[in-house]
Amino acid sequence: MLQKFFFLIFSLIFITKCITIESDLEPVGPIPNKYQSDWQELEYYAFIHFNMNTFTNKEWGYGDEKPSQFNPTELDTRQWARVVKEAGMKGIIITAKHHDGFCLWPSKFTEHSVKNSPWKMGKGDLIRELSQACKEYGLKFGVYLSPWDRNHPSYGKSEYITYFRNQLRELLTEYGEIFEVWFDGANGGDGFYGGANEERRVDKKMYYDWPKTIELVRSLQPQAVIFSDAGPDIRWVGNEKGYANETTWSPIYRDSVFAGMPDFQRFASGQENGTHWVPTETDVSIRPGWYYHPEQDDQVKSLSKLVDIYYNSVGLNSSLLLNLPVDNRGLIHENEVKNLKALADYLNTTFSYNYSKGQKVKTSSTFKGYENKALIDDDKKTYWASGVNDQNPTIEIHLDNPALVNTFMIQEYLAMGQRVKSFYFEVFTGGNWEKVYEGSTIGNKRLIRFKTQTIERARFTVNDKKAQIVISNIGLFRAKDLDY
Ligand code: FUL
Repeated sequence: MLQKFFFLIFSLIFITKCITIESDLEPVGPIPNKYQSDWQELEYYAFIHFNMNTFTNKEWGYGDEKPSQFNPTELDTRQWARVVKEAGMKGIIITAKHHDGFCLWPSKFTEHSVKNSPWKMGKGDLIRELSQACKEYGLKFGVYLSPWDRNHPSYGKSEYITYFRNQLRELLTEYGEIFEVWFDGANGGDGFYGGANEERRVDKKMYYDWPKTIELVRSLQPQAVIFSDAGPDIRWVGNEKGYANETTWSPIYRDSVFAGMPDFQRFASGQENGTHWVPTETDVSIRPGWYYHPEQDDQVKSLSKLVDIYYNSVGLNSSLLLNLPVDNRGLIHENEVKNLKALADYLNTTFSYNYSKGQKVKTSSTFKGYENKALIDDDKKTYWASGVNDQNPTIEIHLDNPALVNTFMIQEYLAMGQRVKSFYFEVFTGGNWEKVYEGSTIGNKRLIRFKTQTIERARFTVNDKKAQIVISNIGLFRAKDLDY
């Protein structure tokens, strides 16, 4: 009798436990924090390389340049902001100080800045002007501060770290809200160093004492995300060509973090079971150089190249940080303006009409209340989840009228973690299913291009996953055909 009683109790406990597990959708692995989520929404924003190199026609200044050489004649940060806004970009990150050490703001801690230049007779503050222009145009504002300083006499000694942090403090306290702080991995080597003209190597991991610097950013601008080769908040995509990896996990095993990590390539694709959420950012210049060189005026990337970069960065779970080398007048060059506008028109036309909107969507399973109508409601906060036992979840779109399309978009709901490991995509045309694409990860957004054709249905199938899948949005689009 007693045995029966205990059996009943144990069975009840077991059943209740199973029910509790079933009733909750829990995140899998690390997930983005609030600031990383906000950042992820931006997707496309501008880098501006404009500094001493613009006037010396160099990529890396040695550090012996004279402030008198910095002399833009038509500098107009409102033109930059307008062009960036019209391009559909969401913010600007400016090279406040590059490796040569020249500062675009009148720093209290050095004479090597705009305050000793002819620009506005030394009264100008480019960081202030740009931060205000960004505000006026509703753009986010971010700063690049080079850890390497080829001008500073103390570079390599501990005094320099105090100087570096003082500069950071100025930038983070005097110019309003900062959305991103960018720490370049290139540092240490030969330079002017106050006249020493020598080679100075540093231990990139230890010298900067990164944890303290990160703490400083957190205390002054808690919402700012910090970029370096391995995070802490955003990591480098691993190349400067504009292409993220086909497999891009946002999680990584972030054991240590510092700019200039020699083994950053192990983070390029991310790691399926990584312990920290550190998504990629794809930085690429619209011209061959990061800085303006008149001889590159006819080498501004074409519309088709820019579209390809967009699909391979934003469409591969990354964000696109597209660099605009402001010219030596102090303006974004006409050739850039033209191609940026062409890209904006192209993207607007493509994504303004979602052919899956209002259509019938069938899924192979549905978990609890997470219904598939969320897939086409254009809301990233609502989502569909597949059933716990569905090994190969599918999403099928039935179009009321056959449509000419060539692009499929799908987004995971990131607050539940990144889950899809591999998938394929098919279209139903002329009475047959045709597999048109196979891929691996999804993450924030996956854009799939396939041959332009009239289709009646489209089907997305998961091959492999970490857990039941959680998808916020899908879309079918028609992009204008271009030559790649
Ligand atoms: C690199 C730098 O050395 C280049 O000059 C440029 O600023 C690029 C964005 O990062 O590491």
